[in-house]
Amino acid sequence: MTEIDPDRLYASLADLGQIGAYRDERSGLMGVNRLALTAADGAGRRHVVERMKALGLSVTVDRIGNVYARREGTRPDLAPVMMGSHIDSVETAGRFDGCLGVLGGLEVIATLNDHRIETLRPVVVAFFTDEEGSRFGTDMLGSAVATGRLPLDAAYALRDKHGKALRDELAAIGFLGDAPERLAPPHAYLECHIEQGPVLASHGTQLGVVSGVQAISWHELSIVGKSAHAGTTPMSLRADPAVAAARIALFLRELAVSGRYGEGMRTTMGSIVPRPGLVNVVPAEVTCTVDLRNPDDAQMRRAEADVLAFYAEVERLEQVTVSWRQTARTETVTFAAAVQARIEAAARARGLSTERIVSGAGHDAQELARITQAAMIFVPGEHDGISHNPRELSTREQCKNGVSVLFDVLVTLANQEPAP
Ligand code: HGY
Ligand code: MN
Ligand code: MN
Repeated sequence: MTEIDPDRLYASLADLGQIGAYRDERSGLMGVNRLALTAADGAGRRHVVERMKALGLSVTVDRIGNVYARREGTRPDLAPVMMGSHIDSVETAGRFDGCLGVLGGLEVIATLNDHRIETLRPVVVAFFTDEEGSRFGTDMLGSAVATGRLPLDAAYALRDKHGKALRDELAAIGFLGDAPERLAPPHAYLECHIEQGPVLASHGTQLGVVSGVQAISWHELSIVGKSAHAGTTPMSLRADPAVAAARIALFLRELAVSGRYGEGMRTTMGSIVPRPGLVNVVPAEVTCTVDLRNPDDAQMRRAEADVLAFYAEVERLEQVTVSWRQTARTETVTFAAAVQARIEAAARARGLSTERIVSGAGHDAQELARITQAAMIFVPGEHDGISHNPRELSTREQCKNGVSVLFDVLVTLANQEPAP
């Protein structure tokens, strides 16, 4: 069995984790902030592109800033096998989310090079633009454009909370490429990613074979009330958007724990911003976000309908105006059964325990599944698998296991002859 170099892999994760690093005041830990299309994201991108070129890969940047690095096969005419993920991060990230899939892909390439292994098919390592969606409001942006779910112009028109346009920000970091943004379907797509949750570690399972991704629905709300003096305004004369937001947050919690939408329903109000946000002023407006997740599409649609009905109810109860817009919406996705089986077999051959798991988080692989056979390998994490947090941590061994199986499955798929 060919072995990857786990020290080189782990060191590459640490190196990239230095870019956009910050010290988290609360924990004292080093976190990562490489919000999409910021200078830090640009620096991270350039760092990874340099590594791609050092490995002899030919690098292409497309019109939405997706980066593809290609290693030629003995049959350049055949569709490549692709490995990838993202290197943009939320503002309070660790160094593994997304990066393991990209740097793990580069470790696979380095191992192929070390052992002078040729493959029939070309192999491509990719990173996609703005997977997180936390700056421009919609997740898996680059891979959604590449696979046709999101038109390029709609992506270009997105603006962040400061009004900065995505296209301008892409140009500002030097990644407004000129390659066509629609991706020719690869032969297969593989993504190694941290689980970002407690399931694998709590079961003592070494690797997750991801069966699919749950449905995701994001709303951005603007709740407008009547700004007023906190001391002189009687309660009966108030139209308080902060109270309206609180009612919605409590409604979301009850909706999730009620069991009426299945056991997997999850709801989050991650951002609540009052304006003017002063201690002695009833806010004029509150903007907030709603994140709904459910592993069942029908249950998700029922939950969404009830959430919208509650927005109207809150308008009546609090005399406010609730306007909302859908900023992200993806249905459940099932990954390719044949590739899942290959992941399972490769893990078993290495003596690694596995279990099937549905992804709670969204991933680029769910977009690639629209155009090719896609699958994911999950790696467990420490500290209950916490993620989107500086405490995010997967060990050298856990990363080694994931990328070793990534290597094995990649080589098998990259040597698959075209169907007769
Ligand atoms: O929000 C998600 O599920 C992913 O981290 N973008
Ligand atoms: Mn991710
Ligand atoms: Mn993430």
